[in-house]
Amino acid sequence: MPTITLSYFDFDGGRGEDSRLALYIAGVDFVDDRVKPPTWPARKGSTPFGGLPVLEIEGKGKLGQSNAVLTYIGRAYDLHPKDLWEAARHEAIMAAVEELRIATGATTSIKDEDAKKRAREELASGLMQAWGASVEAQLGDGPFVGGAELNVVDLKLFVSVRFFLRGGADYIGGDVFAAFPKLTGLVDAVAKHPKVVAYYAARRAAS
Ligand SMILES: N[C@@H](CCC(=O)N[C@@H](CS)C(=O)NCC(=O)O)C(=O)O
Repeated sequence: MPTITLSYFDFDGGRGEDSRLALYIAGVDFVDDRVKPPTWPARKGSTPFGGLPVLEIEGKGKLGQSNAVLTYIGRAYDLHPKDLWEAARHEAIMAAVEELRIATGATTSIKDEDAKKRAREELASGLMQAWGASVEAQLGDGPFVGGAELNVVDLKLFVSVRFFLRGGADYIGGDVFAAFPKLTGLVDAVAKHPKVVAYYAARRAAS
């Protein structure tokens, strides 16, 4: 079997956690390469696009860009729809998550605290409500995007939305997505998925 390595920073969020979860759920034996910030500058240039996550498969090479990595894992291990239209619908939601990350991430570098507060409050009442409504409209009877089956898109939504529900961004309340019960229900359903529960229990035991 070729060695499979997933490189990402060592915290349970961000753009790489969903891929780690997907590999764990699929039962893949992979090298969980948790990059320590001080070592990052020296490694940055060796990544395909200067960022993490990176999936490296022995004999193939390095794959960058979180959505490509996650979709590849989903396709390889049956955690992404085979139907082309349904797959594209999931990929559209994954792209929307990246748009949300970029919009909210842009406020992180605002130095002036009052300006940051204003920008984040504006996001919470504006763009994030529009984003939540768009995603909510994509969700059917649930609990997951594709119905009863968990797919990689659910893991991406879980990791990204959980960050805000936990109050991860100052000035954005943990109730920011309260108007979207299907979306928050999906996050809850992923958190309660037996393999996700097992993953975090194993992480806690290892730390
Ligand atoms: N579009 C890329 C963005 C990658 C990205 O910016 N990753 C962040 C971590 S979430 C990173 O590597 N930051 C460090 C850096 O850019 O030097 C993706 O989706 O993978």
